Amino acid sequence: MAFKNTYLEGIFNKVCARNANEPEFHQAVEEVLKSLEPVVEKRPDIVKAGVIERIVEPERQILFRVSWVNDKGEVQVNRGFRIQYNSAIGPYKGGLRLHPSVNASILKFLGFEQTFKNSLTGLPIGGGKGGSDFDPKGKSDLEIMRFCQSFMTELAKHIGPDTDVPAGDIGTGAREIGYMYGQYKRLQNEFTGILTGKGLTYGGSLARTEATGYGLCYFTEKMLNDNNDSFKGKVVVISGSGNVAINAAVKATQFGAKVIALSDSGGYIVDNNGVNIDVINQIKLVERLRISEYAKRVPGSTYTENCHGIWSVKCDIALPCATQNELDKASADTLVGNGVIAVGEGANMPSTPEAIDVFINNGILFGPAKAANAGGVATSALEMAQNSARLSWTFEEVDARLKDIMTNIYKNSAKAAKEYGAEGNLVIGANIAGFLKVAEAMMAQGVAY
Ligand code: NDP
Ligand code: 2IT
Repeated sequence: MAFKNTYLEGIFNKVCARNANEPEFHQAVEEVLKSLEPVVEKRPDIVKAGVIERIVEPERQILFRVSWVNDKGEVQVNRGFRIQYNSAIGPYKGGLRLHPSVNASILKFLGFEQTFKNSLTGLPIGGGKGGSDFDPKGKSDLEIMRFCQSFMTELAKHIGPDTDVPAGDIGTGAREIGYMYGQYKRLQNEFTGILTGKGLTYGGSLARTEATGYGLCYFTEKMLNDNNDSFKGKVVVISGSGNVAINAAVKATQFGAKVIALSDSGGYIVDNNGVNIDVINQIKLVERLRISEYAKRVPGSTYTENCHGIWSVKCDIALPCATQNELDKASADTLVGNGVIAVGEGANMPSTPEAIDVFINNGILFGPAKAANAGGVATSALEMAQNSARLSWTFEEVDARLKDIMTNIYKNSAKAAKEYGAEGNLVIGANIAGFLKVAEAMMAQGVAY
């Protein structure tokens, strides 16, 4: 769909020209700007204050060399990034991605989306994202440790508990956060909450590991309930088999659904009896093997190469939890043809714009990433609160807060959609609700000149 508003179209064209060759960043910006068309009509004050021109430009982008030595004694060089996207409502907050595909485009799209997601949580956190093109696959523990230490040696100069608080994302889990935290502490001689997703023995929060996947299911359940339905008795397909996917599978199963498929970048498994989470945990978290191993261990299950094929598995609810643009128009058409009723995005920007159009046009309940996967960063903000207070809350307390936060994100996104003339469209609702709080804060804080 073309832009209806020429002012917004002009901003978008400038973003494309100024950030050439950054297709993921353009994609994320285009969706938000199109959602803001009714806002621009109602709010000339936002236009006058140049908020939208400012919000499409990251406040700061840090790019650095990460050199480290592999087990053979060879020097390796990677590129490290931190995009400090927007600090209007709190310190920069967002994950660190370690994946060979990482570049400025991917991290800027993630930092941009993070800004609105973090606003939706209702907690005081700005938007940021970072990472490296380092590939953790096949590396030894010592290589991971040396990389993480070298990465943090530079990053430590730019972060702080009231400045910027990174966390995990693809390729960055508990092990990596531990090595990075240790290096920060060595360098700065201070024990503060500069990372979230920390281990429970050194300042981590209970329920942070589970939070993104659980939060995704709380959001999706609320969206279903609001339409007189629920997870109970439904067949669910989840892409990925990392932190988000596994914990979504656990909660969907607790809600009475049957999860029959999971994937990794190599392919997908189908287990019509419902996937056995203990086996998945053993393969993925303990042995760090490929998902194909599941079919070797669980009789009756199958493995198929090509991860995109997972969307051909017939299901009622689809939860894409792997990576950006993993679900295209053809996959969306297949899901709709197979009778899908709801899609909840656990990954960031997993559906292409054309796929989203298919879901919306067919009346599929659609929970967009920045609303549906906000439970992870929300719980990170709860970890920051516990660190500042030097307290630890119980699992039940954190989980209850997470549930409340996800319910509020759903309600606020649905309400904004209705108020701005797009009832039922949570993409537009989440973008507007997330944007407005950041915009008000930016206007209140003035323009530096
Ligand atoms: P993990 O590293 O734990 O797991 C990532 C999973 O996605 C793996 O199964 C991986 O397979 C698969 N994957 C990664 N890249 C690709 C690719 N190019 N094609 C197909 N599959 C791929 O990461 P998370 O579970 O933490 O993150 C998953 C998604 O959720 C990401 O989009 C992330 O940004 C988002 N997210 C994460 C949050 C968190 O708290 N961790 C919070 C909110 C969103 P393989 O092992 O083969 O690479
Ligand atoms: O995309 C995300 O929201 C995350 N990777 C979690 C960020 C965080 O700071 O917890």
